[in-house]
Amino acid sequence: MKFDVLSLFPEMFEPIKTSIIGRAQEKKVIEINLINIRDFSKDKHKKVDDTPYGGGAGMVLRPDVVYEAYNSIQDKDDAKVIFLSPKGSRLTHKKVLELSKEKHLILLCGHYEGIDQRVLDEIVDEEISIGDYVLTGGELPAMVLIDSVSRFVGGVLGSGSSEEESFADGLLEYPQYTRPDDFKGKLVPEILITGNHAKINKWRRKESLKMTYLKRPDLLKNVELSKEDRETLENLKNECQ
Ligand code: 4GY
Repeated sequence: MKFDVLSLFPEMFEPIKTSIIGRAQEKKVIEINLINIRDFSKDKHKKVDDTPYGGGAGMVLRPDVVYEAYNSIQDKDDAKVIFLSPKGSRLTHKKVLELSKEKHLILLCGHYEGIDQRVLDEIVDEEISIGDYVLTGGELPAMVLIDSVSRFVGGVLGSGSSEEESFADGLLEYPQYTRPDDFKGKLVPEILITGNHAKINKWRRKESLKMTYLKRPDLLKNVELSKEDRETLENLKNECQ
């Protein structure tokens, strides 16, 4: 999977050179290309923005400069162009999975008051938001998208990891424990030490259901529940009364 990122601040992308996403780039299972929009300014002072027509505060990115930066990308005909903005549709687990099937994503990051609407209409396929708050730029959202999507690209994680975690089955994850088995007098749940994997899996399913019921009951309406799951939830409801 190839990501081309159009940004005025490519130096903000240092964090995704480390850890799992860094290693995935070394292994060439993903490729992240940073393109500095400023390199495409034709102005002698490298100016990329101007005051908004109609007045108002702040500066707006010029459409011609953004377009030239986009145009510099090779083999973009099959790429999906995404603009990160609070006006977009929400980035969810479902959207992340869908995007992980793409071969080539182009991520456009705005800054200041925004980008001239005409170039957005010309090049953007999808507008995506990571949440209902306003940031100073699209760089952090682009990194959130790259990180979450890359987890579902083959070869990025160890086998099994991405499917087992939260939202794969719509439930929150069960709690995890490691050594020491006594931490400040708090013991690891005994069942996990027995080595009985059938019982451990049952316990984990129950803990996932409990966690979801207590913290995010809204998620339960989209989960496929077995007869046993429904009994577990009934018992939880009665215990909480
Ligand atoms: N929330 N989700 C978000 C954002 C900043 C001015 C357009 C968000 O995705 N992006 O807050 N972006 C703005 C800054 C230009 C993007």
